Amino acid sequence: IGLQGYAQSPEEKAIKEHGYPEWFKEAKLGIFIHWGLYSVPAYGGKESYAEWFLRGMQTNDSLRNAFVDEHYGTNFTYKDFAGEFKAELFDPEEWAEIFKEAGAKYVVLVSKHHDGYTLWPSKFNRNWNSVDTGPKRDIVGELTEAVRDEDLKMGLYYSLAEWNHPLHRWYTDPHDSIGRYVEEYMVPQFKELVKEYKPTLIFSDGEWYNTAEQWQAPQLINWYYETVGKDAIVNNRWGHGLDVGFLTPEYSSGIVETERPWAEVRGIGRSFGLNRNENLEAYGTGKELIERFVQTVANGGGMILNVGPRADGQIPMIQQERLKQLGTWLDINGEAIYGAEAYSKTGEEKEVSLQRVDSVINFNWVRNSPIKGIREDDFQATWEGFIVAPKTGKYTFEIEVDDEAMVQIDGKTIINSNYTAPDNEAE
Ligand code: FUL
Repeated sequence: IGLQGYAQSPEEKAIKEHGYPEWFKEAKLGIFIHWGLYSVPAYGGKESYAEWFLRGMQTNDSLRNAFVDEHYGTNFTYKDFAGEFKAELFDPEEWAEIFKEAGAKYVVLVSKHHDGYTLWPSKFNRNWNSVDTGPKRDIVGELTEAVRDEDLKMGLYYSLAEWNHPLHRWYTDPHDSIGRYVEEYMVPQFKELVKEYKPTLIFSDGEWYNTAEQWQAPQLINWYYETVGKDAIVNNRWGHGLDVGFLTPEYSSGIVETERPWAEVRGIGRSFGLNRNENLEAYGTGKELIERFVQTVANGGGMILNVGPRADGQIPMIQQERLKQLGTWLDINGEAIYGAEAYSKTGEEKEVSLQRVDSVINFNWVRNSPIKGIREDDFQATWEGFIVAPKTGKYTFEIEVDDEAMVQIDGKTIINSNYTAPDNEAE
């Protein structure tokens, strides 16, 4: 923590002292929700973020513009999507139940994305929020209540920047001229949001080109912590020069970090806002999702997995199915996930003795637990074929061995299609 080149301010000191609440380190799984006007067209390139629709229109992106011209008419503007954002099937209790059953411990709803449209009746956003226009509902409020009723923590994503605000238009006004935007609009709006809903987690975003000082971030974070209390946590996107908050790798290929809390951020497919232009392949399988999640936890982090509901409020069935698969798996294996420490390989501490009877291997395993509390009769034989055993003990597991199969522990072959256990290893 520290503003580079500056002495640490009292706010920064206070932020540092606040630290990171235990609940977040233990939670491992959160659910992100990107839902807004962009969910109406729900459209982007195959690999692009559908929630960036307005930005596509601003830059005359041919794909999006052609789509609007063809299906909504040439005079149609982004604002007109508000009339089609009806949320008629939105059932916050049902959503909260789905998230709970997925095994998530917290939810992060996008309260305002870069298009500036708020899902709560912000008095700083008259006619550009979900109560004055569109669904006519306080989505932040309704979902916050339902999520808390399920005993999950409620978090809110908030974009500091907006592409099209009259006090600062992102791509045409100079980056340094955000003073009035921050002072007269962003700071009061952020405070309104926090005071009203007391989110336990803030996921800030859109800090982009500016410094944390310009965003008044140290003061804001500190004020937020004081307002919400010891459970409050923020992420790390607050502008240059301020290194605080849990880390948020996005669609990363996998990081390893055991000191600072972090959460891998990604969609079930390749977009956050629903992209109806995606192929089934973009979604991957439930198995792939579970493996990625386990790998993330083993590497010391967690995951904020995104759903992109349809404009009518239904969470697409394939996304529901993936959540259900994760939840079913966590029902059995959750003991090994929640509160887990990062995996550490301690090869020296391990003794393996083997007995091969067809496809059954008995072995003794001595090691530190990489993921604590896996039931003794329940293993993760994972993607690389390494076996996560919870604690010292004797285990039996089954491996299906086909012609190609080979199983190694720390580089030592313990089973392959032609393998005969040496006498000194077999019992
Ligand atoms: C990014 C945003 O630009 C994406 O649209 C999305 O909200 C993601 C979680 O953060 O920076």
